[in-house]
Amino acid sequence: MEKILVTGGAGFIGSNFIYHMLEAHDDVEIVCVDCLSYAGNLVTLEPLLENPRFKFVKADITDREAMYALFESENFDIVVNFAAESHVDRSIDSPEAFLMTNIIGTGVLLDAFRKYGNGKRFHQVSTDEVYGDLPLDRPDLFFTEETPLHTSSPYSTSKASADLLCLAYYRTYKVPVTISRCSNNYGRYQYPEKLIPLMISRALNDENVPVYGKGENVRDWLFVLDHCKAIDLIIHKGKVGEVYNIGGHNERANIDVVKTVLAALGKPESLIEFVTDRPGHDLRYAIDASKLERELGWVPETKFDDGIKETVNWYLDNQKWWKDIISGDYVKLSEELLGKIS
Ligand code: NAD
Ligand code: TDX
Repeated sequence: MEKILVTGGAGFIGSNFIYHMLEAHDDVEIVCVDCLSYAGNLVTLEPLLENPRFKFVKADITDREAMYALFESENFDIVVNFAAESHVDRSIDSPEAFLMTNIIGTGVLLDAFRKYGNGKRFHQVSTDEVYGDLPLDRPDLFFTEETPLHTSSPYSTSKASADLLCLAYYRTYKVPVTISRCSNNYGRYQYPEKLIPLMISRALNDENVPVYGKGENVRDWLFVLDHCKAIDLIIHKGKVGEVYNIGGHNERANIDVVKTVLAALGKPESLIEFVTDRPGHDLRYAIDASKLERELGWVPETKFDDGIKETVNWYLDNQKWWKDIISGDYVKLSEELLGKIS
């Protein structure tokens, strides 16, 4: 059995990764550590709570004592660090939690790995936002792994800091790190504060959908399962000390994404409301993922039109999941589930 620690697994990408790993590998055991911040929802993991290959631990990655005790007792083969404050707008309103979890938390995990782990890999889940942005009128430019770090928001700055910490622990202490920098994900279990699930949940309630500025900012959208498969490859076949970009070859202006979502829901474009722009709003992200393709054979499998239909259908079929988040009931439901497993 291979024992994998997944931090932040009660959130969007981490939960999708856990489901993917347990389905794709019979010889994998997962321990999920999550503090259940506002973005964590144990209901997402409910079907796994009695799975003998899965264990949930409620803990904060900044809690050094708790992390050291966990690493000492569990002997992880691989650590995949998804745990983060992940929403750019929240980082603009209050940066501190981002510095704590994203930088200090990553440092604590690296120390725990170094001190108690004899694991083969520490994988840091990072973002394309560490490269800053690209101009809208230069479609020939892409982020490669060599693009200098040039961050815009407290969020992206905290993620870039964590990346540098990981690379320093590789060089100084020989911690076997890999880093992946992915573009915008979409799919099931995404918290309805992010663009696509926010648009779906508001449009289904016939509420206006807020588009920042003129909606011309461009993101490179990737279906979440394609991201999970890329991380699976990198932790098993990637080279330590290396950074891998992950992207969808799928650039879209926000306004086009919103129109696609509204069309899939059969809702009118008159719901669109142009609102004040995000301060420091990055113009365009575009990833060159050719290193991952060349070295590990990864390509994105899901076309945007198919992925969006699947995602919209999931939010239509699972309205209780996101309505419980909007009402706040998910906090109580998570606590009840925690009570059952502890
Ligand atoms: P998310 O906000 O949905 O989930 C984050 C999870 O981390 C939550 O379950 C939360 O409870 C947990 N968490 C937060 N602080 C914690 C702490 N101190 N201790 C333990 N757990 C804590 O985020 P996501 O969108 O799933 O992103 C996961 C990772 O992927 C992040 O590191 C993010 O930077 C990165 N990423 C996200 C995207 C994207 O499009 N969503 C793209 C590229 C990279
Ligand atoms: O209400 C909105 N209206 C709007 O126009 C929201 C929430 C967003 N937007 C715009 C801002 C961005 O240009 O849509 C785009 C996408 O916004 P978010 O969903 O907030 O994502 P983004 O800021 O691009 O960051 C995401 O991708 C990279 C994730 O949240 C990060 O965690 C990841 O690192």
